[in-house]
Amino acid sequence: MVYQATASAPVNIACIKYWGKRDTKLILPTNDSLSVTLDQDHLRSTTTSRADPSFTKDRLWLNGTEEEIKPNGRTATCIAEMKRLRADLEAEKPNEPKLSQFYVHIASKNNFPTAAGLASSASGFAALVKSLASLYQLPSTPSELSLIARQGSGSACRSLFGGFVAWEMGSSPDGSDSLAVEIAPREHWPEIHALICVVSDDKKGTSSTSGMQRTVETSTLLQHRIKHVVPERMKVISEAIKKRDFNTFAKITMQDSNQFHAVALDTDPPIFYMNDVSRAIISLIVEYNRVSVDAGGPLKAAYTYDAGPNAVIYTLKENVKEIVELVVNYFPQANQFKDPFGLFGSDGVQ
Ligand code: 2P0
Repeated sequence: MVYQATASAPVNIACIKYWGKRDTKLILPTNDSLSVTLDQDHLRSTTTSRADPSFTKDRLWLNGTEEEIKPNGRTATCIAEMKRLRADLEAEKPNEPKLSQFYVHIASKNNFPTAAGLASSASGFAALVKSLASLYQLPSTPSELSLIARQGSGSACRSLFGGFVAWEMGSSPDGSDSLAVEIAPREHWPEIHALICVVSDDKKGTSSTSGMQRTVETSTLLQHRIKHVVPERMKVISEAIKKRDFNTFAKITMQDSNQFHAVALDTDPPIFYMNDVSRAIISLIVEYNRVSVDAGGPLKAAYTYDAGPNAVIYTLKENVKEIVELVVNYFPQANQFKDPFGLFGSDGVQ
């Protein structure tokens, strides 16, 4: 008998950014966050898990290379938590095979560059937890699985859902209420699209994990953000998504990206994730929106940047072609432009 399952999970891109932990072991954040999960075949992790009585230890391969599973590390924690859920199920159903007692071999692949600021840990841990849930035939909901993916990497909890997803920070010290919930499914607002401009696919300088803890320890602006800014933004952007109000969605998304990078700058020593090209893309989008607003129209595009220089531009489908043409015109070497929605054929922008 072969016990094996494969699952995949996509990257998500935050509009309200997660930055800061109140508990580094359980990965409990200092604020709520909200993201859009990308829904096409680009930017996914696919993971296969197998349990077998002949295995002598848990093992993990990432993109074909074996990685050490550190005792008590994040991967070990996720595997242990999933085995615990399986053991609960076996206790209820004594005829089920005792998979919780077997070691597992896990192989995961990304179809995009790892650690390029494109949130590979988010899709990676979400796919790992999904594949183990499938292997173990667990009845868990995506929100329940998000509690475990969160302990692999905070942002991974949001990749358990498609569409528009909030990670509620929760208040319980054990993390039992720090989970992902769906704000709206993808189908609710199919016109919204994300364009990824890969400014650089180098590995980033300061990892999110260490960067955000330095921010928690040194930034006074972060305290203002988590108390006085994010709670209101979460309400306003959730409403905007429900009403399909792109103007408000875009305004909040850009403000929150700006504040996240301001908080990074307010860290001691300061952290710089954007570069000159990132800032030039901001100017281009600001100008593009200004032309629309001056003519009495709405905001047509929103930029957002994570812990790296790459731009994500949210827009409505009707504007995608125009924005791609603008970016390629001003950044002609933009041969790395990703087109996650396949609007320009399989080779990216033509
Ligand atoms: C986010 N980022 O909300 C924010 C915006 C980066 C900037 O989630 O330490 O890789 O594994 O929990 O999840 C990056 O943080 O950090 C992140 P850990 P993670 O998407």
